[in-house]
Amino acid sequence: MSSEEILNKIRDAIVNLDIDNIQRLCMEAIEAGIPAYDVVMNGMAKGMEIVGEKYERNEYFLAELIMAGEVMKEGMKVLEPHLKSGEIRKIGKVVIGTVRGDLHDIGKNIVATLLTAAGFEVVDLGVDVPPEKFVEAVKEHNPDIVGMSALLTTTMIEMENVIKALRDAGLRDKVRIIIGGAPITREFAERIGADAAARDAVEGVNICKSWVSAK
Ligand code: B12
Repeated sequence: MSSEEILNKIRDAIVNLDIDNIQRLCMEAIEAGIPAYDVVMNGMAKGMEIVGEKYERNEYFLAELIMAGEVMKEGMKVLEPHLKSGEIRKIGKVVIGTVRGDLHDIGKNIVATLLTAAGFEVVDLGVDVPPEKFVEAVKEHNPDIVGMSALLTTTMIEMENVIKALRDAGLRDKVRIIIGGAPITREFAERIGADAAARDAVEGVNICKSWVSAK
């Protein structure tokens, strides 16, 4: 089987909610020499995109979304050990979380995993994170970068609240801020005073890398 065929099978396993086979397929991909990074971005994440489209067309409902998330998590268990960076010296530190009111974490987890794989130390605050918790984490961990995720148009605004809270605490200029999630645009990032917006995890990691290498 070619790499492309294996990746397509992994994509389809996510779309078909095939929790029984996802780990075996991920293992096959690793054994075939496909980088774990590609399996996440060109296999599983592609599948999640299709699941999202099916939800939008009313072909899938909430139960399927939750199941697709579970299938993806099972696959990540196989891939994560292969993504971890072997470097001892970390290239920078990132505090990341999904903002208050928002429980979507699949995209954020991919970003956190790929940042770790790229050599960053990542402090993951989880989901539904209030502005105060971002502020506390910046005080405690002194990161180079703060990353925020929001998938709902109703929670995007929380990103601005986090930036305001960091500003009020005198911490805004100590960190770079990157935001992401399906509804996020560059214009929005500019408007709320974030430093960058990323369309996907790969772009996000590249932006973070460019920031720490320019230090
Ligand atoms: C899976 C899913 C869920 C799952 C979440 C499971 C989980 N553990 O995350 C569940 C079922 C729980 C869920 C719940 C809800 N959901 Co929902 N969900 C989705 C769905 C289908 C996919 C999201 C996803 O995981 N995508 C795959 C990942 C890989 O992509 P991603 O998140 O976009 O992340 C990538 C980039 O955006 C970027 N990125 C993301 N974050 C960050 C952060 C940084 C720092 C960087 C650099 C990059 C970055 O990198 C990632 C990887 O490349 C979307 C549809 C869609 N098309 O997005 C709806 C969607 C987001 N949900 C929606 C809704 C309405 C809801 C609910 C309100 C439904 C309800 N009636 O209860 C609840 C809200 C719960 C809450 N309070 O948060 C709407 C939002 C509409 C809107 N405009 O606000 C969407 C768009 C579906 C729709 N078309 O109606 N949902």
